[in-house]
Amino acid sequence: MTTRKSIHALPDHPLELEKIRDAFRHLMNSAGDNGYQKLAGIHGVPEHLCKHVPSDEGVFLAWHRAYILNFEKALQQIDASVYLPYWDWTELVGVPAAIPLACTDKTYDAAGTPMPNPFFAAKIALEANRLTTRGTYFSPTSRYRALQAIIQNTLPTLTSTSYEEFNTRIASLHGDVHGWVGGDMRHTDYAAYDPIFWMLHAGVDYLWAKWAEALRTHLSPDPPPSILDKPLAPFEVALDGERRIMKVADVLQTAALGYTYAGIGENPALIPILNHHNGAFHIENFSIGSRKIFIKILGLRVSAESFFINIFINQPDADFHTPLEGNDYYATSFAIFGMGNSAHHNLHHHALTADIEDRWLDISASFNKLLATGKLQNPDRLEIKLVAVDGEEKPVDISRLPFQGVSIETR
Ligand SMILES: [Cu+2]
Repeated sequence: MTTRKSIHALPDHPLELEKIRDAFRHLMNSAGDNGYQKLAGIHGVPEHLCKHVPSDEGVFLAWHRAYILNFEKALQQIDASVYLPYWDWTELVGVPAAIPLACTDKTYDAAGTPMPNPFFAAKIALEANRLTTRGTYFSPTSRYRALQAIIQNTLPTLTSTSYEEFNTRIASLHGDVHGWVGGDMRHTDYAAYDPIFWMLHAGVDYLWAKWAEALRTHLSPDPPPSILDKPLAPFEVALDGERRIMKVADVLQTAALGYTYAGIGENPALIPILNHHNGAFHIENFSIGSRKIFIKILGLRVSAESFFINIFINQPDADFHTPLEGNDYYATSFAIFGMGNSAHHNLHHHALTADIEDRWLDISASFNKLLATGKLQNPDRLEIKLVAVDGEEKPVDISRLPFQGVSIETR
């Protein structure tokens, strides 16, 4: 089983990083069907086989999963120990690293010899071996700010409640990242020649896997039957000794394809709470270790109305009447401070993204107290219940609250 790690984690694992760069460099020097030029050429020029929204028939995610898996297998033919790192662009790491650092170094140390960094640029053989380029439109701080805006648009996407919705929304947002990187990444024809393409698409694939795992506890993340048989040409599978073109149904489980992601499966992170109008959700197999636990309120919008929300841990029947005093299952509270009529004014005078924010609520102390006093019969099942009242202190349905989702984060 291959475990793909974050590109942001690789500078902490210099030997692993060097091996992956070596494998990329060899792939770039390989000709034939498993060479970099052939693999990159599947997407845009010259083969033009990629599937993108809006005309992708719902297979953007599935097609690109098959595509990068095929690429990773070519890397593993060079060195079986390597994997394709993923770039989750929502994991923002400082100004210079807005583009992952491992992709911006011009050279790297290959067994003591400085070599061109194969994550920085690649040749395009069809264009007289010119090197791929990236955009120069942004200053580093503007680049950082623009990525923050894209992140704010991406997080609410993770609360999509169907495959088709997630496929369409994440496709547009990953397109924003293509445009943000700039240069050849801005054009479908040449994007796949830039080595960062593979990590960006591994990031899309990672977000798909993470989203699907979180949704699965409530709803099916699988595509509808009408999509399952759609072909993912030119990629093939061998089944019962017979080779055939892969289809969507073949790529729904990463484990069945032989890979997984570091982090996924530990604590499913995102809960599409708006479908759960009673405000309760739970996480099975929850583990905390020594880390802190946060409830993250995603995509909070400017609101005319005010609300007050109480949060309970492992008290799923908590409601409007549940006392807070003397109740160890009560964790924390937060308010949405309504803007009244000035909400309208505010919406007009700020950029849209400035009107959306995330709130972090630390519930570690309450959780640890419950744990220490033996009040959690089943500590690996974390149940969260949100109970909300409006400005008149009347109970309100969670679906009326002006945010897009709730996640659990451990740090
Ligand atoms: Cu793409």
